[in-house]
Amino acid sequence: MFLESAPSGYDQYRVDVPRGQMATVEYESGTVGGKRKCMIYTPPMYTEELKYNVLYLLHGIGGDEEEWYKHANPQVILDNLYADDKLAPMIVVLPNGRAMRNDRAEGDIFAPDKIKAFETFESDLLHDLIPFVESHYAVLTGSENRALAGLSMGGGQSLNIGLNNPNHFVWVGAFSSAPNTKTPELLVPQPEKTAASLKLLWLSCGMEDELKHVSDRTHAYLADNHVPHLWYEEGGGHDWPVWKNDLYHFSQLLFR
Ligand code: FER
Repeated sequence: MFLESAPSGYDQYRVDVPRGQMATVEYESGTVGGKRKCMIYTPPMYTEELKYNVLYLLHGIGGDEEEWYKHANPQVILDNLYADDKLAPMIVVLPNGRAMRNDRAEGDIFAPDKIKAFETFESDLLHDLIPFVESHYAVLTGSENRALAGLSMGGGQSLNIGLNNPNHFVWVGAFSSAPNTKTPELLVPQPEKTAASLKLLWLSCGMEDELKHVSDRTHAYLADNHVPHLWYEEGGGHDWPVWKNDLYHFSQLLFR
Protein backbone atom coordinates (compact mmCIF):
# COMPACT_ATOMS: atom_id res chain seq x y z
CA MET A 1 0.00 0.00 0.00
CA PHE A 2 1.17 3.52 -0.72
CA LEU A 3 0.78 6.13 2.00
CA GLU A 4 2.06 9.68 1.69
CA SER A 5 4.74 10.45 4.27
CA ALA A 6 3.41 12.31 7.28
CA PRO A 7 2.98 16.02 6.41
CA SER A 8 5.72 18.40 7.50
CA GLY A 9 5.14 19.72 10.99
CA TYR A 10 3.32 16.58 12.16
CA ASP A 11 5.93 16.07 14.87
CA GLN A 12 6.45 19.74 15.76
CA TYR A 13 5.13 21.20 18.99
CA ARG A 14 2.19 23.53 18.33
CA VAL A 15 1.57 26.21 20.93
CA ASP A 16 -2.15 26.47 20.21
CA VAL A 17 -3.32 22.89 20.80
CA PRO A 18 -4.63 21.08 23.91
CA ARG A 19 -2.06 18.75 25.42
CA GLY A 20 -2.19 15.21 26.67
CA GLN A 21 -0.01 14.13 29.56
CA MET A 22 2.90 11.74 29.69
CA ALA A 23 3.60 10.11 33.05
CA THR A 24 5.79 7.34 34.41
CA VAL A 25 3.89 4.85 36.55
CA GLU A 26 4.76 1.64 38.37
CA TYR A 27 2.82 -1.59 38.51
CA GLU A 28 3.32 -4.83 40.38
CA SER A 29 4.47 -7.68 38.16
CA GLY A 30 3.86 -11.23 39.34
CA THR A 31 5.68 -12.37 36.22
CA VAL A 32 8.94 -10.64 37.04
CA GLY A 33 8.44 -10.42 40.81
CA GLY A 34 8.46 -6.77 41.82
CA LYS A 35 7.58 -3.34 40.55
CA ARG A 36 8.02 -2.42 36.92
CA LYS A 37 7.90 0.97 35.20
CA CYS A 38 5.93 2.04 32.17
CA MET A 39 4.97 5.38 30.67
CA ILE A 40 1.36 6.30 30.00
CA TYR A 41 0.05 9.02 27.72
CA THR A 42 -3.44 10.24 28.53
CA PRO A 43 -4.99 12.30 25.73
CA PRO A 44 -5.99 15.99 25.88
CA MET A 45 -9.05 16.51 28.10
CA TYR A 46 -8.77 13.00 29.53
CA THR A 47 -11.61 12.51 31.98
CA GLU A 48 -12.68 9.61 34.16
CA GLU A 49 -16.18 10.28 32.95
CA LEU A 50 -15.45 8.71 29.58
CA LYS A 51 -13.90 5.38 28.70
CA TYR A 52 -10.93 5.12 26.37
CA ASN A 53 -9.35 2.61 24.03
CA VAL A 54 -5.76 1.57 24.74
CA LEU A 55 -2.75 1.25 22.45
CA TYR A 56 0.21 -0.66 23.91
CA LEU A 57 3.28 0.62 22.05
CA LEU A 58 6.53 -1.33 22.34
CA HIS A 59 10.20 -0.37 22.01
CA GLY A 60 13.22 -1.99 20.35
CA ILE A 61 16.21 -3.98 21.61
CA GLY A 62 18.20 -0.92 22.67
CA GLY A 63 15.39 0.74 24.55
CA ASP A 64 13.12 0.65 27.54
CA GLU A 65 9.80 2.25 28.55
CA GLU A 66 11.25 5.70 27.77
CA GLU A 67 12.53 4.92 24.28
CA TRP A 68 9.57 6.25 22.30
CA TYR A 69 9.35 9.28 24.56
CA LYS A 70 13.05 10.12 24.26
CA HIS A 71 13.36 9.62 20.51
CA ALA A 72 9.97 10.35 18.99
CA ASN A 73 7.95 12.67 21.24
CA PRO A 74 4.83 10.60 20.57
CA GLN A 75 2.81 12.99 22.75
CA VAL A 76 3.46 15.79 20.23
CA ILE A 77 2.46 13.64 17.25
CA LEU A 78 -0.70 12.50 19.06
CA ASP A 79 -1.65 15.95 20.42
CA ASN A 80 -1.42 17.31 16.86
CA LEU A 81 -3.57 14.50 15.49
CA TYR A 82 -6.23 15.14 18.16
CA ALA A 83 -6.18 18.85 17.37
CA ASP A 84 -6.92 17.99 13.73
CA ASP A 85 -9.66 15.54 14.76
CA LYS A 86 -7.85 12.55 13.30
CA LEU A 87 -7.70 10.15 16.26
CA ALA A 88 -10.22 8.06 18.13
CA PRO A 89 -9.75 8.74 21.86
CA MET A 90 -7.08 6.44 23.26
CA ILE A 91 -4.60 6.05 26.05
CA VAL A 92 -1.14 4.98 24.92
CA VAL A 93 0.84 2.71 27.23
CA LEU A 94 4.61 2.51 26.71
CA PRO A 95 5.71 -0.64 28.53
CA ASN A 96 9.14 -2.04 29.16
CA GLY A 97 9.13 -5.13 26.94
CA ARG A 98 12.20 -6.72 28.52
CA ALA A 99 10.47 -8.63 31.30
CA MET A 100 13.24 -9.43 33.77
CA ARG A 101 14.45 -8.05 37.11
CA ASN A 102 17.05 -5.75 35.58
CA ASP A 103 15.13 -4.50 32.58
CA ARG A 104 17.51 -1.69 31.63
CA ALA A 105 19.09 -1.73 28.16
CA GLU A 106 22.61 -2.11 29.49
CA GLY A 107 25.49 -4.54 29.05
CA ASP A 108 25.13 -6.97 26.14
CA ILE A 109 21.62 -6.18 24.93
CA PHE A 110 21.75 -9.29 22.69
CA ALA A 111 22.53 -11.66 25.62
CA PRO A 112 20.26 -14.74 25.54
CA ASP A 113 18.58 -13.96 28.87
CA LYS A 114 17.72 -10.48 27.64
CA ILE A 115 16.31 -11.77 24.35
CA LYS A 116 14.31 -14.36 26.32
CA ALA A 117 12.86 -11.56 28.46
CA PHE A 118 11.15 -10.12 25.36
CA GLU A 119 9.26 -13.44 25.18
CA THR A 120 8.48 -13.48 28.90
CA PHE A 121 6.80 -10.10 28.37
CA GLU A 122 3.74 -11.90 26.99
CA SER A 123 2.88 -12.99 30.53
CA ASP A 124 3.72 -9.61 32.09
CA LEU A 125 1.52 -7.84 29.54
CA LEU A 126 -1.48 -10.16 29.80
CA HIS A 127 -1.42 -10.91 33.52
CA ASP A 128 0.16 -7.86 35.13
CA LEU A 129 0.17 -4.72 32.99
CA ILE A 130 -3.23 -4.94 31.27
CA PRO A 131 -5.04 -5.68 34.56
CA PHE A 132 -3.21 -2.73 36.14
CA VAL A 133 -4.16 -0.35 33.34
CA GLU A 134 -7.74 -1.57 33.30
CA SER A 135 -8.15 -1.10 37.04
CA HIS A 136 -6.47 2.34 37.27
CA TYR A 137 -7.63 4.18 34.14
CA ALA A 138 -10.99 4.86 32.55
CA VAL A 139 -10.64 2.37 29.73
CA LEU A 140 -12.71 0.05 27.59
CA THR A 141 -11.79 -3.59 28.06
CA GLY A 142 -12.92 -5.48 24.97
CA SER A 143 -10.48 -6.95 22.45
CA GLU A 144 -11.79 -4.36 19.98
CA ASN A 145 -10.59 -1.66 22.40
CA ARG A 146 -6.98 -2.86 22.62
CA ALA A 147 -4.19 -2.41 20.10
CA LEU A 148 -0.66 -3.77 20.23
CA ALA A 149 2.14 -2.32 18.13
CA GLY A 150 5.86 -1.78 18.29
CA LEU A 151 9.12 -1.22 16.53
CA SER A 152 11.73 -3.88 15.71
CA MET A 153 11.91 -6.24 18.75
CA GLY A 154 8.60 -4.66 19.73
CA GLY A 155 7.24 -5.31 16.24
CA GLY A 156 8.17 -8.97 16.59
CA GLN A 157 6.52 -9.02 20.03
CA SER A 158 3.36 -7.41 18.64
CA LEU A 159 3.03 -10.15 16.04
CA ASN A 160 4.05 -12.99 18.37
CA ILE A 161 1.83 -11.88 21.23
CA GLY A 162 -0.96 -10.15 19.31
CA LEU A 163 -1.64 -12.94 16.83
CA ASN A 164 -1.40 -15.54 19.60
CA ASN A 165 -4.07 -13.72 21.64
CA PRO A 166 -6.95 -12.72 19.37
CA ASN A 167 -9.19 -12.55 22.44
CA HIS A 168 -7.03 -9.68 23.69
CA PHE A 169 -6.06 -7.73 20.58
CA VAL A 170 -7.77 -7.19 17.25
CA TRP A 171 -5.56 -4.25 16.15
CA VAL A 172 -1.94 -5.29 15.61
CA GLY A 173 0.93 -3.29 14.13
CA ALA A 174 4.51 -4.34 13.42
CA PHE A 175 7.01 -1.67 12.45
CA SER A 176 10.31 -3.02 11.04
CA SER A 177 10.02 -6.36 12.85
CA ALA A 178 13.20 -7.95 14.20
CA PRO A 179 14.32 -11.60 13.89
CA ASN A 180 12.48 -12.41 17.14
CA THR A 181 9.38 -12.58 14.90
CA LYS A 182 8.14 -16.18 14.78
CA THR A 183 8.12 -17.89 11.40
CA PRO A 184 4.87 -17.19 9.54
CA GLU A 185 3.65 -20.78 9.90
CA LEU A 186 3.94 -20.48 13.68
CA LEU A 187 2.55 -16.95 13.76
CA VAL A 188 -0.49 -17.76 11.68
CA PRO A 189 -1.13 -21.53 11.74
CA GLN A 190 -4.80 -21.04 10.88
CA PRO A 191 -5.00 -18.22 8.34
CA GLU A 192 -8.79 -18.21 8.13
CA LYS A 193 -9.14 -17.88 11.86
CA THR A 194 -6.65 -15.01 12.02
CA ALA A 195 -8.31 -13.29 9.08
CA ALA A 196 -11.71 -13.50 10.75
CA SER A 197 -10.59 -12.21 14.15
CA LEU A 198 -8.55 -9.13 13.26
CA LYS A 199 -9.70 -5.59 12.50
CA LEU A 200 -6.25 -4.43 11.38
CA LEU A 201 -2.95 -6.15 10.79
CA TRP A 202 -0.34 -3.56 9.85
CA LEU A 203 3.15 -4.48 8.59
CA SER A 204 5.61 -1.80 7.61
CA CYS A 205 9.32 -1.50 6.98
CA GLY A 206 11.85 0.94 5.59
CA MET A 207 13.13 -0.08 2.19
CA GLU A 208 16.76 0.33 3.31
CA ASP A 209 16.30 -1.66 6.52
CA GLU A 210 18.69 -4.63 6.81
CA LEU A 211 15.99 -6.55 8.67
CA LYS A 212 13.44 -6.09 5.88
CA HIS A 213 13.62 -9.81 5.00
CA VAL A 214 11.70 -10.50 8.22
CA SER A 215 8.74 -8.33 7.16
CA ASP A 216 8.97 -9.53 3.54
CA ARG A 217 8.62 -13.13 4.71
CA THR A 218 5.62 -12.37 6.91
CA HIS A 219 3.93 -10.32 4.19
CA ALA A 220 4.45 -13.04 1.54
CA TYR A 221 2.87 -15.70 3.74
CA LEU A 222 -0.10 -13.50 4.66
CA ALA A 223 -0.68 -12.65 1.01
CA ASP A 224 -0.40 -16.31 -0.10
CA ASN A 225 -2.85 -17.34 2.60
CA HIS A 226 -5.34 -14.52 2.04
CA VAL A 227 -4.99 -12.89 5.42
CA PRO A 228 -5.95 -9.22 4.95
CA HIS A 229 -3.19 -6.88 6.08
CA LEU A 230 -1.84 -3.46 5.36
CA TRP A 231 1.64 -3.73 3.87
CA TYR A 232 3.56 -0.48 3.82
CA GLU A 233 7.06 -0.22 2.37
CA GLU A 234 8.46 3.22 2.94
CA GLY A 235 11.62 5.23 2.37
CA GLY A 236 14.23 4.94 5.10
CA GLY A 237 16.16 2.50 7.24
CA HIS A 238 15.93 0.98 10.70
CA ASP A 239 15.34 4.36 12.25
CA TRP A 240 13.12 6.88 14.01
CA PRO A 241 11.82 8.84 11.00
CA VAL A 242 10.26 5.56 9.81
CA TRP A 243 8.74 4.64 13.19
CA LYS A 244 7.38 8.14 13.79
CA ASN A 245 5.79 8.07 10.35
CA ASP A 246 4.34 4.65 11.19
CA LEU A 247 2.86 5.91 14.46
CA TYR A 248 1.33 8.88 12.62
CA HIS A 249 -0.45 6.61 10.10
CA PHE A 250 -1.18 3.54 12.21
CA SER A 251 -2.73 5.46 15.11
CA GLN A 252 -5.29 7.09 12.81
CA LEU A 253 -6.60 3.69 11.69
CA LEU A 254 -7.28 2.42 15.20
CA PHE A 255 -10.62 1.97 16.93
CA ARG A 256 -12.71 2.93 13.91
C1 FER B 1 18.83 -9.41 15.53
C2 FER B 1 18.99 -8.17 14.96
C3 FER B 1 18.29 -7.05 15.46
C4 FER B 1 17.93 -9.56 16.60
C5 FER B 1 17.23 -8.46 17.09
C6 FER B 1 17.41 -7.20 16.53
C7 FER B 1 16.92 -11.05 18.16
C8 FER B 1 16.66 -6.10 17.08
C9 FER B 1 16.76 -4.83 16.66
C10 FER B 1 15.96 -3.74 17.27
O1 FER B 1 15.12 -3.98 18.15
O2 FER B 1 16.16 -2.60 16.86
O3 FER B 1 19.48 -10.48 15.07
O4 FER B 1 17.80 -10.82 17.11
